[in-house]
Amino acid sequence: MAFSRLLIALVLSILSLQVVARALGRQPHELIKPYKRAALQDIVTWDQYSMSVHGKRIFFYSGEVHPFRLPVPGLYLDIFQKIKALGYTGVSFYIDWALLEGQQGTFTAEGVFALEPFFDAASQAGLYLLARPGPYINAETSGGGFPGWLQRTEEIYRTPAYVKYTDNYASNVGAILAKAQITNGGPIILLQIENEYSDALNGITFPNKNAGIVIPFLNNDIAPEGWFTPGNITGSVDIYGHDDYPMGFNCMVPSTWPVNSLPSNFRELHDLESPTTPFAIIENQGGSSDAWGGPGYGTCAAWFNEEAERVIYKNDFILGTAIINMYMTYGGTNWGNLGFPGIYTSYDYGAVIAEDRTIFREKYSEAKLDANFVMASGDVYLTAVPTESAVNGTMVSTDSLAVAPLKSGSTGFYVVRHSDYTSQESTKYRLTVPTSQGNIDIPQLSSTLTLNGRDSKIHVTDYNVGGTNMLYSSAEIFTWKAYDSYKVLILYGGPGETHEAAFATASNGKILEGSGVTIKPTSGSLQLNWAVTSGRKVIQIGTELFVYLLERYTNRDDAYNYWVLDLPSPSPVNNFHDPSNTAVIVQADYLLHTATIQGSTLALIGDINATTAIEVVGYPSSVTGVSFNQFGPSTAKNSWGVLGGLATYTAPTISLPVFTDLVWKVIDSLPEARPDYDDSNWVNADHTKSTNPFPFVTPTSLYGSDYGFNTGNLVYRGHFTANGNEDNAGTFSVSCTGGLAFGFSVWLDDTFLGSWAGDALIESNQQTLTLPALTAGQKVNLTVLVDTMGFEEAAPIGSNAMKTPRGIMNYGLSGHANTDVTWKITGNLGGEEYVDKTRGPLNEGGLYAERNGYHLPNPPSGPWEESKPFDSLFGAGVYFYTTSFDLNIPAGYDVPLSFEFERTAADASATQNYRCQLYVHGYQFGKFINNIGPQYSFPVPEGVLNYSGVNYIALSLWSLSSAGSAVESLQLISTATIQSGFETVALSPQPTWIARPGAY
Ligand code: IPT
Repeated sequence: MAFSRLLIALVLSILSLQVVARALGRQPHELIKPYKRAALQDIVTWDQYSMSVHGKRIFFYSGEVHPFRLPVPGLYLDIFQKIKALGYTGVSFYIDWALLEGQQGTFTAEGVFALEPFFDAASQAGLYLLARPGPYINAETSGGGFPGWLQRTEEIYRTPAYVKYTDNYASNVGAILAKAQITNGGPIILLQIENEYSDALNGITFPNKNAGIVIPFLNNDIAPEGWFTPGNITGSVDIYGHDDYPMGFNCMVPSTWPVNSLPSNFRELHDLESPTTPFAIIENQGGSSDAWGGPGYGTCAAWFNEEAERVIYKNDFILGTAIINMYMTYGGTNWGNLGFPGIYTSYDYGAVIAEDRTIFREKYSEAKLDANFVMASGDVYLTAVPTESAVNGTMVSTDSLAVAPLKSGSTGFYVVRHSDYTSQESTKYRLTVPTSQGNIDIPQLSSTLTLNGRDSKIHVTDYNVGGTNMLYSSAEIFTWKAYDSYKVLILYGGPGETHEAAFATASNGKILEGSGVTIKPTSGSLQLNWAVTSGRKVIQIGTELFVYLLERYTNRDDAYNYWVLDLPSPSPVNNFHDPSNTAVIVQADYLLHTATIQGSTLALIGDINATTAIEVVGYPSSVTGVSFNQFGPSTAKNSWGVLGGLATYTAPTISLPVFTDLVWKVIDSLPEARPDYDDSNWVNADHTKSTNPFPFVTPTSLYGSDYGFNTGNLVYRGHFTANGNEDNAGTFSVSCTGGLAFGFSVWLDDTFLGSWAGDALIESNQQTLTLPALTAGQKVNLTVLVDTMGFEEAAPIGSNAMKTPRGIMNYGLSGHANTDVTWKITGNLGGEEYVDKTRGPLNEGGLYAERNGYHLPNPPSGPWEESKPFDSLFGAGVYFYTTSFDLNIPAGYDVPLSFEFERTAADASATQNYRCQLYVHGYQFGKFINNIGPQYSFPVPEGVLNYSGVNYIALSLWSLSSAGSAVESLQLISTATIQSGFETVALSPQPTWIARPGAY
């Protein structure tokens, strides 16, 4: 099946390439042959096992982060340090073309859209980067990253004929990326071409090596289908990779995991498809996106939780994976209309780092345990190969469990999980595995091991702990490090489990802390057997090995509170992971950002949310003291040399504004529905032709993008002269398309005719609305306000979905031919020649207040009326509110803030349907739909908010019901109060309002 599909694709692609080559008189964009590219540089190399950087094998263990979903470059470092602290070595990022070439031919990547600050922060944190510039990215972005003007092109997307439209973007972004490659001293070591290009219509084309990209090219096949593998004559990449989302995207019921979803044949496919490249999972599930009306990200995080990580990530390791990227690791925000209609403002994704940048989710800590294990296992893991796939009942005493072995030299890794990975059973088992001392039946000193529910464990044999052979361990390895005169090994287990480890040593062991460990010297080894309890146990074996036996997670003594921090390496590696360099092991609490040695002090920078004892359990002998932020240095040591100190938490006084107490100013943002409104400056919607493949049926096209309006609210004005034939109870019927959860409202002069208030599952709707009495000869103005929710994505290859138009699709007016109505249209002021270059092409839509820039700081609201969004609106309409307040958050604290609407009885009964857009310093950071939800809380990052000074906010309130509406409640709340050693966060640019020439 896969083979025949490949064959067909091969034939198709050869045909299509020849056709294009002939048409252009040259090869289409150059197809890359790995054997040609391999010579381009020698810093990043690879073989069948792994990549190497500067000649050392490295696991590219990456978290996906989208710079465009956090428009505060001053916070990139915070996110990166939280990822580095997980033990990851890299970050993968998409670039959203739609935001950088909003106007065709004009590429701009400045201010919050500049990529260099992202690269600089990655270098500072020490994370290598995988660049994924598309041009097609998907990523739940409007158009999947395609700019709106691409709707007006005839060519089929992602096929050879369309490629010319990408040239400007490709050459500009290619040049930016080329400069930041590792070969030029930057952090970028890999580049993915296109996204899920799982077809051969085009050959993979972007960006070609003319842009100066010399690092390895990757692809991201939608599944292990074998597209563009090295040596494939349809064109190939250097390192073949694919997606893996075993849990799918339905997080409605947290406990419901899809059955039989764990991949079982990935390694076999890899060995067939791409045996010369490392096993690479370019997107490995880290959570899920959530749609309008969905369960919310708290539920998605509870569904793809720490248990899912344990089972799925360990199943990845057993494939011999050496390149992996967790999608998402920090999701961020779909601010400023950048999302596609299938999602709302938050892109939290239920990821390990929440949208407000906090790391309270248990899955963050679990991800740290998982990553550290493979990092600690170094080349031994990276050169290990699976010897067979998971087989139920082999090597274990029960068919309920499956064990998959991975071998590297004498070392064995045995991944145990329930045969049915969704099983919630608690299963007792014994494991029988080969070791250098023969087959051993584990445990020896007690009866059974236990696998509790949705869990998976990696048991090891003949595992080298810095020169001591650990013969086996049923407890899992968090990390180990060797220092000048001693070694530290940290093992952990789940609550209530019994574990056993044995070391091939003649030395004896003694308990330094804790109790309940049986230590038994036998011929050739020393066995430890213990029941996992809260509170650690520390065993010294011989003079130099210190073994910490921890519980995974119950209290602050457990594995979740241990951190392994790289110490800086000599140039050129610097802060990037150097597998041969040492690292410190520290027990702290909430987060450690960095560790450096200054003189003889280990200087830790970290975050705490409670007074915390800091213990440095592994450090080089040059260190005699430890400091934490402003505390210390402390030189206190315990009996076996652990360095300790106390980090004291002092609760700050945080005062936040009470919105109901502030003075708010208001302006009518729908003057169009007033009789005297003059729309003479508007664009005439008079195109009689459109290249859009969805043919329009109205006399002229009313598609927003045919007039350059690609984002947010669209407003139409329809003019006709009453002829007396409209009848009593005649109608105006109108159908609109805006994408899922969109809505629209219609007025005839100042009479409200009706609305479609939206539905999470409906993207187009028709309303037939009753006309008021009209007098023949009367000049009539219709106003139609349509909320658009972004463009559809453009997957799979060749799909026209992204061209699905937005706006009015059709209409009918009693007593009239459609040609009797002439139309005008507006969206954001200037359309693709958008005004606000700071906040980009998608941030503002077509509301009157937006066109005039009143959402920006310091609007000319002096003469406006005073009124609060909490006061009831009478009838349908759009009102625009602004206010300002001071924030004075004390320095040294990280206090994420969130704007919270309230879910009220009125929302539930949906008699008062309204839509709000929340602007903070002009950045649109929330689109709230009270009758759809599910997002009620809108985090806004420091940097968009000014934490020590004045803040301007604005709120549009569109009431879709004749009953009118008011915002029931809006509060600014803090979602954490972290005492932080992190540097001051620089403000993102916040240019203030100036009168806009030509604004209407
Ligand atoms: C994968 C896309 O590559 C990525 O851009 C994003 O959209 C992700 O899905 C879902 O969040 S496609 C994969 C589900 C086949």
